[in-house]
Amino acid sequence: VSTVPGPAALPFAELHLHLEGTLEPDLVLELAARNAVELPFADVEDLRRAYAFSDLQSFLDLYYANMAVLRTPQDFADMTTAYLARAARAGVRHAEVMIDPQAHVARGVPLEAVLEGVDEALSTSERDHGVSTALFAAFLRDRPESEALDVLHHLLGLHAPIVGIGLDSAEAGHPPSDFARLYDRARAEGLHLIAHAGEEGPPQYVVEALDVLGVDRIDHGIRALEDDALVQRLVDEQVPLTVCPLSNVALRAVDRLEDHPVLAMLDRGLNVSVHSDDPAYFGGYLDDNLAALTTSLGMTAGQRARLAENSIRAAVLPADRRAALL
Ligand code: ES4
Ligand code: ZN
Repeated sequence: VSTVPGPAALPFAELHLHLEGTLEPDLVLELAARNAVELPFADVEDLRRAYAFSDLQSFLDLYYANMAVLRTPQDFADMTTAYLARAARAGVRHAEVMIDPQAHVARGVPLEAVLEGVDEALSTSERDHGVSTALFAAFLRDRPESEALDVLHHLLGLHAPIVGIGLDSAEAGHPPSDFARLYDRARAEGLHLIAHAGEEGPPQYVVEALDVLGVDRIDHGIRALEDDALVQRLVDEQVPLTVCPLSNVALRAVDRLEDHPVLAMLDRGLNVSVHSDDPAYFGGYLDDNLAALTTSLGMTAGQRARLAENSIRAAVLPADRRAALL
């Protein structure tokens, strides 16, 4: 049975997705058993209860802990394939996904194993799921820039199948400007540049991501709304902002979905699109995020179509694939 959606479905690009954030509780337990990894959870219900967060750090603690079950190329391939199959059902036709290499290398998993498994799943995705793909390596901003530079150097030496780099993990106190050399190096290699900014960090971090790192897109960016001059700049320059509503509510950046600014941002002329971030942790995939916006914010068909088009336009796509999805 084909899972490739028919031509009637409105095509979306998923542009803000952490592969490690797609690790569903069932798969955590399956991989733990396969690899004889001891977890501090009795059963799947016990693990599910841990998926309640008070802020970004409380989520990151569980996110990094669960990665202990990822050991072999097969584990990374299984995680990635499960995501792609689910994303196809959500209406995703192109997925740009991040992986956190440092989180695995630091645990003794070789970079080669991570890349082998992820690439196996990504490279067969268009055929198997109708979802074209691109991979970004995201660097952990709460670790030193020197380590990120070492890992980027290693990735380049391996001819890793990455199209760009990102910046993620704990934002407060870790400004983009700390990673200027990393982004200079990546730019010199012709890589695309994205960074999380304005999720928990101040509007100034969005400015730094643009002016110091020279990013093509901002992941989140919702705190830019606190600075009117910055909002005007983001509108004028049409900087893509990859917004994740269920994530923002799960991590308490926004109190309730009814208060989420994404549709107001869209109507102010900002270049926003909607994505799922860490869907296994935050209550859903792209379709769940869109359904929540319809239910809680009364998203119209027109708004939904603009979100879809913005996502395709902000994607890293060959001209023929972009044209096919618009
Ligand atoms: C993340 Cl929601 C979020 N923010 C920052 N870093 C992350 N890594 C994975 N998910
Ligand atoms: Zn993210």
